[in-house]
Amino acid sequence: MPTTATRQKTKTKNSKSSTNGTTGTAPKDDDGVTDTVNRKEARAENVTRQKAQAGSIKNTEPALLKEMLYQMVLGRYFEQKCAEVYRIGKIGGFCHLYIGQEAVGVGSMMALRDDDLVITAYRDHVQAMVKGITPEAVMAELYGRAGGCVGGKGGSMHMFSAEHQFYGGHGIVGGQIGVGTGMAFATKYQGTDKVTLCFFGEAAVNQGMFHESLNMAQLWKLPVIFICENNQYGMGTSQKRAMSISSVAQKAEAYGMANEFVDGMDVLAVREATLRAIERARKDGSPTLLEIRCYRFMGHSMSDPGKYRTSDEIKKYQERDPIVLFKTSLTDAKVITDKDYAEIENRAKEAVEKAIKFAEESPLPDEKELFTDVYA
Ligand SMILES: Cc1ncc(C[n+]2csc(CCOP(=O)(O)OP(=O)(O)O)c2C)c(N)n1
Ligand SMILES: [Mg+2]
Repeated sequence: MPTTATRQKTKTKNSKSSTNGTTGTAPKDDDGVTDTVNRKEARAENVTRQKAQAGSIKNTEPALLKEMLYQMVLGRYFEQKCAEVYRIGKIGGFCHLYIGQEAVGVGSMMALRDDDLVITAYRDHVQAMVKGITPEAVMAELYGRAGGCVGGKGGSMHMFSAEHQFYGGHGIVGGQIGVGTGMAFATKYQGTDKVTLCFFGEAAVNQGMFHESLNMAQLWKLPVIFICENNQYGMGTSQKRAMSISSVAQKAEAYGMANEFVDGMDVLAVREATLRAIERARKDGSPTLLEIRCYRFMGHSMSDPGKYRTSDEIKKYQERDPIVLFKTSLTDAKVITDKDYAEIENRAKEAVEKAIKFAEESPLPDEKELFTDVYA
């Protein structure tokens, strides 16, 4: 099991660090933690993950490794573009970005078969694309256009495609945990060996739905993998201020469920933990809870002023950027060259430009669509 990421300590005042962030003495804050220590901790964790990645890379197909890196880079560029066009009013409504968390969606979902099922919350653009919905259909959905994956009527939070076994995109915190458990029940009832990945944030763990679902999934041996993307904040509230015990993974013990803690900056650690969970699920339907510790580099949503965390804290996690980490490991292992990486970046940028063009040219939904797909 991958090593535990250190819980971050934040500094609220007297923020001063040396120019290169590695030497000099920064003033201590109330916790006795300095910015320099934080950055050093981050780098030490990177060294550990790079060693682990070097081992995993040897056992993984180079083509798959390159595709994983491409999907992460595509997700990053896609969302940077979302932020850009949101700011000029091309996208309306809520918009929650996934920047910083790419290793979680890519590492776990690229361990799946095409016919496996996925459900998630509202931070859903990257997962939708990894599951096979085109960047064009996701961007057009963000634009509220007819070419979107749900005809422009769902928007950012409600990506969906039954064809791709991608069941949303849900705005009610924790609501999708019950639906995902039901999806796993259905696939078992139908006699298949499909598994369901059910994503949610750590703030959803305090909801009753989480506990009812875990109990039922374990009792009925449902092939569901609960993935808690622990980015350490629920809107502006730190997990430390909202949860009586810090380990989410440990909560599975209350239901006798297999569980693992995973460093969410390491895409290969995420993939390997998911593969172990898939094996359990396909064998006899056993569920698993994975707590994948990560960090969102952006605000909760596009309208978040972000006053609740320090820039030092953000910098510490940016030091552990999952894309940089993976790219460095693949370069060191000679799986890719700098030229290959430039090609990956270009391919991703082109895909995003194509998606924007498609969204801009796609018409608004027809008026007659107003009452279709409405259940009341
Ligand atoms: C039942 C419910 N309560 C409150 C909200 C308001 N709300 C929207 S997002 C959010 C925070 C959720 O945080 P987390 O589950 O950690 O996911 P993250 O945004 O970090 O990905 C809250 C409280 C909601 N949408 N649904
Ligand atoms: Mg969260």
